[in-house]
Amino acid sequence: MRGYSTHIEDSDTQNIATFRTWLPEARRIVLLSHMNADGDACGSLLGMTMLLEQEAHNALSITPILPNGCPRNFRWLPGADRILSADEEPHRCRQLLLTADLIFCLDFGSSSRLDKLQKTFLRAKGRKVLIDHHHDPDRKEFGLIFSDPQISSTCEYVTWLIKSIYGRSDFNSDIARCLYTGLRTDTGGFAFSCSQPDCFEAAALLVSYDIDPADIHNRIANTFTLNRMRFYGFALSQRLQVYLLQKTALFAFSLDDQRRFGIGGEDMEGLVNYTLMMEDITVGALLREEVGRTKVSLRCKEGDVNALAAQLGGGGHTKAAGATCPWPLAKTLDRVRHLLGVNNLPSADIIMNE
Ligand SMILES: [Mn+2]
Repeated sequence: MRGYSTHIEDSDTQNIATFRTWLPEARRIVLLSHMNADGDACGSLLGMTMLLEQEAHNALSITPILPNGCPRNFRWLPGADRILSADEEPHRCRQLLLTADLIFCLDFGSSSRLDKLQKTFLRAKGRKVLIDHHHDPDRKEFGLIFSDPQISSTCEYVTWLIKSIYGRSDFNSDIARCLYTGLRTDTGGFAFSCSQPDCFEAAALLVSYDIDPADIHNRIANTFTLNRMRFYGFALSQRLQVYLLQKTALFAFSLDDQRRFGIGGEDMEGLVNYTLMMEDITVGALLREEVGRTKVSLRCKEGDVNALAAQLGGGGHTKAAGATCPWPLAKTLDRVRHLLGVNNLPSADIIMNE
């Protein structure tokens, strides 16, 4: 257990010493997180950006970059308007990456999650600091690695690092708001990945900086459009396949399904968790077709979906993982059903209707 007030792990103590020597030498700092950023990506990116503004005394520039920008539902985060999108300003983002002498990599363990920025990232000569909680980070891609898959979120990790390195005085309500957001979203509102007391200690610390958890909850969870509500109804009534004996449920959405309701990937954030709301279901999946590929999200109450995702070329966490498959929906669905052991089986609603 990593206790806030008790001890620091040995590997982190060494890393922190290195961090302390690297930071004053940095002139141009870039912070990166993964494409299709979630609350943890945006929260840790912005929390760390604000921390560096206080502590990187010799830096001429500190720039947060996301491969495809800050998603609409997190643009209320303090400082979100400063995030550059590599989709919108590819040349500027590439230049910043190539000229940076220090690059923070938050909430991803492999450059493949950087989408179009991957090649530039691999060419970039700056020192690379990883702060992350995914399984099996690609260690050769980073110079300094803070990685712990036991920790709830990258935001929790950043909270712990700030506290360890600079003490409580370096937090403020903007930083706390960003970090609390990632802590809250990566644990599904403190529902999973939060079995360590450290997670709640981090939340307690952040809440002490005058933030409003109810307001943050409303901004994260209670923002559905009518189209999205209608789509959820459609998803649950028309697109949920249930395999009771295999304790498995899955959604599969074609491009046509999405066009019909005028919704996209951001609107499906969290929908995969509905599979696990059924009492006996322990594994859930959501497949969403894009042009030329299909995204797969996997969740479980028991077992390990990270291993399943790895078989599809993806990864993530033990209880939540995903992959992007270079196939249309039908072929991806075939593969996923095979992996889940439900190929050639009728869904429960089909059995009930017979
Ligand atoms: Mn995360």
